[in-house]
Amino acid sequence: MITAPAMTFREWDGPLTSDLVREPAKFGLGQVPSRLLPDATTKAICGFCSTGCGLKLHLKDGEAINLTPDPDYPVNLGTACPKGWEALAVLDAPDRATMPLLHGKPVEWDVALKYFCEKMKGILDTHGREAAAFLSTGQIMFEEMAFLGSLAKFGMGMLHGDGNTRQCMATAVTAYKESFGFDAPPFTYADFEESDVLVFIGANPCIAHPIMWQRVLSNERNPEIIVVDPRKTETAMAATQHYAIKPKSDLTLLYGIAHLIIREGGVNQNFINEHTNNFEEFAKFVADYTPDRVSAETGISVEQLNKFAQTIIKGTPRVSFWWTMGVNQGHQATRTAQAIINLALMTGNIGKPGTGANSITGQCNAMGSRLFSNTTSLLGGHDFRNLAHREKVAAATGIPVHRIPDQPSLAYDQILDAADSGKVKAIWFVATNPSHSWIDQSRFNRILDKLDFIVVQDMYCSTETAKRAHLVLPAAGWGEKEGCFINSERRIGYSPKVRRAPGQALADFHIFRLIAHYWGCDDLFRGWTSPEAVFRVLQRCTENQPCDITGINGHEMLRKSGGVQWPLNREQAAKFDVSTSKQRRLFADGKFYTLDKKAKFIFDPPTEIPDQARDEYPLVLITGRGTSAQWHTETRTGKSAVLAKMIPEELMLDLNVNDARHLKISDGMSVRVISPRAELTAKARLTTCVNPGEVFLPMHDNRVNQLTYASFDPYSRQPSYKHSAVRVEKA
Ligand SMILES: Nc1nc2c(c(=O)[nH]1)N[C@H]1C(S)=C(S)[C@@H](COP(=O)(O)OP(=O)(O)OC[C@H]3O[C@@H](n4cnc5c(=O)[nH]c(N)nc54)[C@H](O)[C@@H]3O)O[C@H]1N2
Ligand SMILES: Nc1nc2c(c(=O)[nH]1)N[C@H]1C(S)=C(S)[C@@H](COP(=O)(O)OP(=O)(O)OC[C@H]3O[C@@H](n4cnc5c(=O)[nH]c(N)nc54)[C@H](O)[C@@H]3O)O[C@H]1N2
Ligand code: SF4
Ligand SMILES: [Mo]
Repeated sequence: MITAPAMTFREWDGPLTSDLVREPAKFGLGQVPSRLLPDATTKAICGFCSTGCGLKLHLKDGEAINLTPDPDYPVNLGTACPKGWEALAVLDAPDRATMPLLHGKPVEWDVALKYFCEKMKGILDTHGREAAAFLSTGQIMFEEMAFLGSLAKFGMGMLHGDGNTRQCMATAVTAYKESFGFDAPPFTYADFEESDVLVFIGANPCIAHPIMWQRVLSNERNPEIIVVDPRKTETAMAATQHYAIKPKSDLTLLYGIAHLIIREGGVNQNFINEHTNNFEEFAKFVADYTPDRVSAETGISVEQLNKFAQTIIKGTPRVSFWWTMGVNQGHQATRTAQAIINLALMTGNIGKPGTGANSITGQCNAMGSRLFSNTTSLLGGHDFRNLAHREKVAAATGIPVHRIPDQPSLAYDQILDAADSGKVKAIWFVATNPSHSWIDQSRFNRILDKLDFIVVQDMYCSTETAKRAHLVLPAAGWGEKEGCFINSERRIGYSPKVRRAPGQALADFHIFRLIAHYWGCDDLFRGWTSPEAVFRVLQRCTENQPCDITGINGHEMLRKSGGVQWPLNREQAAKFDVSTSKQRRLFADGKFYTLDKKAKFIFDPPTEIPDQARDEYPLVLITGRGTSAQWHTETRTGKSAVLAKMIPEELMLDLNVNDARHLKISDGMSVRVISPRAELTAKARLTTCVNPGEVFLPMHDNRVNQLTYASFDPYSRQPSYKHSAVRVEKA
């Protein structure tokens, strides 16, 4: 295996996350003015990643002027990463959208909203309800998401709406639904501390979820930490075992590990018999995945495969499996996620401390969007196609049942295809910047150019997508509005308004209320007067669902309790005090959400990688998160002077030293990265942290997705961002 000294990394990227977390002041983070009184603070949830850290906001004259991590919050226990520390700073940027912009010119809200309604109505009336769509986000409060999804579908009559969670979580959603009967990540963060073995597959928490990684570091059981990642990431360096597999060979690897666990008698036959279906077929299927074959296809030696399998067998009953985008973004992503779930099921590593098949979410409210965005599933994890579900949601929301569509929306890429063919003529983007973040960007932007009407609702008027919009609606950001997020461990947390939004920017919630009014459908949403009122509506929607939250006594209970994990129905609420029992996991009783309460082994043979390396394009481009100080398309984090010091000044291409030698490229040299679709210039960083034949670019540069090849998982329709064939040349 290729290894690199940790020093190499330190020279590249500056401080490691743990240093930042331990000594933030050293890096210019979080100088709290001493004059602030303790009673002049309020509590919030960070609005960047899905860790969902608690922050204390220090107020002066009613406005937050600084923040510190909340020592009492059960998630982060007094720590925060650089983005969290800088959450307030990015609100003051000069490119905040402060007025609606119509064709680039500032206009009053009245003009903007009349135009919005006239244009959208014209398109829907003339071309039918499939002619306009919305694309939303995992980054606004879920009361807002629910309002958007309900307004667009029930009020305005749109049929299609999806969100950036398709780029991110769709695979985990599909995998869980099929295997467990409901989209239900089972874990609680205490599992990081209570495992004897942690297996991270396609996840780099040191960079992407630094505070979750802090929880791993607090594990006192001296755990084995296995990382499966083609790159030797910061997380891989900190692990006890790193398997640098060939990109996108995870499915074969995981079948090979299942084969070995069966061969070595490591299965929990009791658990399998009582709580699962389809194991016999699965065992027959993986019989073909012999160590020799798996080794040849994954690049992991037979010895290493044995060690991997033995570590799981020995670590049982406290093995937890964690996965993120290295799995979810792939051409066979759903089956890969299910191959992870299968390992947890066959060893009985689920429902107990330190176990689980655990998908880590990405955005602060990715989980909220899975339950409440009204896109793929009907409010509260329901099915649009099921009449009983539609009637239940109609009763809970007061929306007449005939207004609820009887089919789910098209997926993101299908909406774009429909726009390409002229069927979709208008798209309303809310809190997402796909002109930078969508796969095969040039095609995306070409499709945008065909649309009759593009609306972008964003905090900033300068985003790549906003620049292409006919109408920009200025939105308040995190801290400038209130509502709830749901983090990776299903914890619902409340975040308050502690700042005035600049100029005429409005909370997304109020923008939706105004649109309902101008559209003339405000009667439908008469009770939806505040985020809290919508929270109550959504609680009713969850009744008797696996995500039942009818036992939460409104925002006030969330504020007081340190967040509440779903489910919490009325019975559970009466039984125990959430402010003292802060950690809960699912499936402790071995009962899943399928009809017969059993989980299902699901598998398929691996399929061919769509964009394979070849003569003209001999390298595989992997993309992902660059540093803990950068957030996606950098509309927010790009505005902080403190964070700017923590990131490389130029776009860096990680290139293996052997490839560099063949290409006669030296460290720091300017290089062209070329795919059949586009090329860009970057600075070469020679390393052994990527294998020969592979290169890495961070997704934060707005040119990177010009290179990516658009392929999708067939079940989840999630884009496969991490495998595109490219060539590298001297610039
Ligand atoms: N600082 C920061 N933190 C973030 C974000 C951010 O933009 N910046 N974004 C948030 C969001 S929305 C998300 S979804 C998460 C993402 O969090 P992660 O998924 O942890 O981050 P990525 O870097 O996208 O991908 C993880 C790893 O997958 C590896 N990988 C690539 N191909 C393969 C493969 O075929 N197999 C395997 N096993 N691994 C592979 C990559 O090398 C990479 O190290 O981060 C969240 N946190
Ligand atoms: N090549 C490559 N591409 C990727 C990935 C990858 O790994 N590789 N990862 C994918 C993943 S996992 C994700 S999640 C996506 C993320 O892709 P995007 O969602 O496009 O990225 P963000 O930069 O987070 O965009 C969020 C937008 O919402 C705005 N915003 C923030 N808060 C608010 C608010 O409260 N209200 C409103 N109205 N606007 C707000 C921000 O200013 C920003 O413009 O990128 C995907 N793209
Ligand atoms: S780890 Fe995530 S939630 Fe916590 S402070 Fe950092 S960005 Fe915010
Ligand atoms: Mo994401």
